[in-house]
Amino acid sequence: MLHSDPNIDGHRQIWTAEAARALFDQPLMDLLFQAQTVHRQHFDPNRVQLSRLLSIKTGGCPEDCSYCSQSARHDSGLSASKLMEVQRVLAEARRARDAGATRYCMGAAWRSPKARDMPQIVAMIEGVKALGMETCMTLGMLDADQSAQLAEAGLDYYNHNIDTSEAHYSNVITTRTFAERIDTLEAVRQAGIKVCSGGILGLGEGRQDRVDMLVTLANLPSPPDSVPINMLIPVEGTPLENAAPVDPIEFVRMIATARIMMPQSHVRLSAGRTAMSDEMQAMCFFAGANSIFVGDTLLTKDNPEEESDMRLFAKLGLQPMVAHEHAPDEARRAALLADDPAIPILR
Ligand code: SAM
Ligand code: DTB
Ligand code: SF4
Repeated sequence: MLHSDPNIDGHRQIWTAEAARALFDQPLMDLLFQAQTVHRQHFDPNRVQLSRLLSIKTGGCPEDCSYCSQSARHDSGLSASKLMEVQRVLAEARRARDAGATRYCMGAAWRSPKARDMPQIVAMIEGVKALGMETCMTLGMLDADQSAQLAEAGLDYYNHNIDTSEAHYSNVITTRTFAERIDTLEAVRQAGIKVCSGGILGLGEGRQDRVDMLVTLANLPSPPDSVPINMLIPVEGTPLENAAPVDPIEFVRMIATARIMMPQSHVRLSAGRTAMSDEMQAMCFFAGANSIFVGDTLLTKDNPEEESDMRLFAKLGLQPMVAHEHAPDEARRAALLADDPAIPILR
């Protein structure tokens, strides 16, 4: 038995805050070994999924998220734009696909989508799918009807982050509640769309908030398929512009704990990589991160140049995952276990 003490509910582990905290607090080498062991049970450790982001509607957002460059309530100097035309989105998506991205994530700075925007959104989903990529959208809050429309259009993933713990939430965002975030995740799940949900480190939260955020995610009716872990990009003009930087080892612990608690999920090393060394990113991959955003821009802020990412992948012997490659099936898992001398305890 690995070092954790989750309650077992049928086949599903229900995580207590105490068990999750015990994982997070372990000596780093024990935590990393456990995370890498779990990672190898479910994934090829040398494959990383590549997602590409496009901001399809930038800035002017009515919400007050204190980290965000796109809130109309902060003066970050960003100019707001309207929803992008479908043909332009598809041209960008084609370029991303030709450069190796397997998932295309489209983000809009909305509290929630308006009915008049839905036909354009649906056309984007259909067009990107026709290019052979997985589709992901992040458009703010959704109700059951909106979720059903997106599912009908063929949307694969919906990104909606809980961002931090329930206890810390109102220190970061006041224009919506943590419970509303969970409601959207449930509407998306009920519609049959895969859920992508994670959060940010560096919002002034403590370790317990980090642990509690992971407990909420892992205990959802089904854990998210993708879990983005962002490191705050401090944005001038936002309330968090001078937030204290996150300790890199603490960030690695977060990735490792997420990997152990959500063994089947893609854990995405998301925003903040331009401020991370190669060594820190390598530790994150070792801790079980197996997805990144590629391309030199996230939504509004910088991401590493593609060339420098490919150099890093070459140095580490990492390979991009191919489109629609997910957790290995049982045969693949058995082969991984049989072949791998690094995981003797699992034989
Ligand atoms: N408006 C939609 C929403 O909030 O769900 C979608 C777009 S929003 C920009 C997507 C996510 O990006 C946020 O939930 C947050 O986790 C992340 N994010 C935004 N600004 C960030 C920053 N400066 N640093 C790190 N992550 C950030
Ligand atoms: C997520 O968790 N991170 C991405 C994606 N989901 C939409 C967004 C990161 C945004 C970073 C700040 C910016 O580019 O404005
Ligand atoms: Fe708007 Fe999303 Fe930014 Fe919050 S995180 S201000 S909802 S774009």
